[in-house]
Amino acid sequence: MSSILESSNMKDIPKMWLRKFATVMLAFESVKKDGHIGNDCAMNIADRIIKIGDLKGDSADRVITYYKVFAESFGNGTVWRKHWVDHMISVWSILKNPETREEWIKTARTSFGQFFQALDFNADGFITFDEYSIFWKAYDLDPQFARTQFDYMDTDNDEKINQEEFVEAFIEYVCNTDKEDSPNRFFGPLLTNL
Ligand SMILES: [Ca+2]
Ligand SMILES: [Ca+2]
Repeated sequence: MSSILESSNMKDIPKMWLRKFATVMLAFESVKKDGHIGNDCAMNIADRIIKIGDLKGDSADRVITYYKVFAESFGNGTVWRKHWVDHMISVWSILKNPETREEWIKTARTSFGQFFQALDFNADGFITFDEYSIFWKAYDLDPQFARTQFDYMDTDNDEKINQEEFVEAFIEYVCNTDKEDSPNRFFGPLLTNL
């Protein structure tokens, strides 16, 4: 790992952004904890959401379908065969270039929209805090930060998250490479003490 970290590809990655990316990746392997992230991790999260939320019927089917499509389509499945550090370096090089960054954001808007729809378990167009808590628990994130993140995303303060709020918060989380101290925690406790 140290030889990769010393490489020129890694040296220009801001530590804060590296930590954010690692937080997302490690959230996906919340159960196995073996350092490898594969499509089995995605399906494991789907199962956990269904179990924790006691989902049945259409809402359970939507979760399975979303994670299945996500697992199969993520870099055409190639992402899972890479070490997550290599995946991180690829994403960083996409975000560094303004043209590829815009393209990435366009695609991300669609995929994060689908993510929102999978987590809106009763399909009423909003994620409530109860729905959000199921997502948070399924990824085994620190419960003390769930409300902070929910409130951060709820930019119109109506106590629920709409699709635009969800998608924009996610894009900001991944694409904000400047701010040294962002309150956007998305996949866990960040970023005050580096
Ligand atoms: Ca809902
Ligand atoms: Ca809202």
